[in-house]
Amino acid sequence: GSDSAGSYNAVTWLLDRNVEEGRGAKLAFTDTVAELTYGDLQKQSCRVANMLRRLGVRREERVAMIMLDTVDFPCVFLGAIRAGIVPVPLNTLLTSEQYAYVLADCRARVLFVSEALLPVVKDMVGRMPDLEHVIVSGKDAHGHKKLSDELANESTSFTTAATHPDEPAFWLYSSGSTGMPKGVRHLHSNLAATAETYAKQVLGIREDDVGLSAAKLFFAYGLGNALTFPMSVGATTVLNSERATPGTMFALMNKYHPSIFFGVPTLFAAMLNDDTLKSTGAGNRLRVCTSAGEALPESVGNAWKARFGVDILDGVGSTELLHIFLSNAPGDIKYGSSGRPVPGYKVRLVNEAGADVADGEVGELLVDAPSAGEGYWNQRSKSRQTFEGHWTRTGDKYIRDADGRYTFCGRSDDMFKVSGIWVSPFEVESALITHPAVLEAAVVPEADPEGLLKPKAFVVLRADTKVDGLHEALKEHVKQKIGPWKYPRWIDVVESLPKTATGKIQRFKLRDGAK
Ligand code: 3SK
Repeated sequence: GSDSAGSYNAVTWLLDRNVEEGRGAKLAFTDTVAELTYGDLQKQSCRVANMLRRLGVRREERVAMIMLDTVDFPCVFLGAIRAGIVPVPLNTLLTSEQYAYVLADCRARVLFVSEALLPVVKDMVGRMPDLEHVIVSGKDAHGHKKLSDELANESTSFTTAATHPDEPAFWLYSSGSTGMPKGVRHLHSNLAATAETYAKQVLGIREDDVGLSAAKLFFAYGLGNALTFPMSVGATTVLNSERATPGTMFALMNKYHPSIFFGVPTLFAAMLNDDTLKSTGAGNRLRVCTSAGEALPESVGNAWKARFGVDILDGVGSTELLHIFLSNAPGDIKYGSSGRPVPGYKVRLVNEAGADVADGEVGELLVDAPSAGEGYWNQRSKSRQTFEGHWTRTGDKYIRDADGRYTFCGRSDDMFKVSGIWVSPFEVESALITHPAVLEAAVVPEADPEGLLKPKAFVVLRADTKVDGLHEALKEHVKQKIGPWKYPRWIDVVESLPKTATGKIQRFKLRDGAK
């Protein structure tokens, strides 16, 4: 960012620079149906910018995107930003009611929607007072405007809006663990801030990379992986419009041979357990993988390295800070830990009084980030709680070891005290999943007959495991691993755990009274 009035539009740096530097004919995106070079993308984004102006959308107004990961996504996203209009990409898995809330909250004047997602929004769009146009990406617009038709006669040149580096460029909605999603306003300078730090200095992204991301473009993690980072160096991205399953991932790996795979722990684990495509050479050009969303179990990291010969860089990021701020790095990997601060990001661990804690003590993680959002839209109180001057509160509890590595201990609001001692549900869950019978675990506080809090566990068992005296065996296992007072006093075996779209366990749904 900068305090001067100098103009800076993220699209000039991210896209036009690639064309100016001679990469106009290079493949930027493929979605298995269509391909887009950097030159094509520049032209399409100009068409989108012209179309939005023709439709009367003005600078700073919002346009919502409920779009699958196809080549149309970068055209719309970057076209809007080029015009100084603010795209708001939304999770494609929300309900009609959630979309109604978010569209009303951001007052989108235009909605871009993929044809396959029209059924979810069709009853809601007529009720949105600010929404003037629905533009469909796909073959049939079902009575709305069709994106390809709307762009057909638009000019491929456009005078890019002279935005300020500190001007909002796009919003991302942060789901949080409770309540309705909150719109995080991200600035023009924030995209380059993530690319120049994590992507270049930790991941070491290069022009000859081909990337594949399991996380979709509407997630902050996916946006960096599959748009900002590759475009920052003129690399190529394979987009996947389908659900990220072992089958879709291996099929795309076979076809495009990515050099970077951006995954999440559950998918890495599922891919390792999937036999169907193992012998086909999928992954044979991988040079590095990344993981985020939740801590990567050591067993998964080691098994992946043994199978594919490459490291998984586990890191942690947030929608508020746009991408990863703590990460393991090539040659400096310790599975089970989130690694060290990404160059360019400062971190602190503080206690409840706001004082820095010593190595080995649990504290809340605060980050001073060049890519921080400037606040939540229409949420002053929550903005003040989260964005404190230079520092952003993550709500995550961490421990720093004497080596300077950070290890996750749980969410601030999930921690609880047993006999006066802090218990991290995450630590108990991590102990439980080292038992061979346990696939996944969630731990919450529950009051005993005296009204005192004790850990209670919900576990998903591995298929084909039979353990006599399972409950006692699991309690004993936890006592042995992490200490006698932390073991779960009650254990419920369940089919699945409630999770957010990014794979984080929603413990609040399991707490007493929420069931
Ligand atoms: O889940 C994460 O750790 C993450 C990483 C990058 C960007 C956004 C998020 C939520």
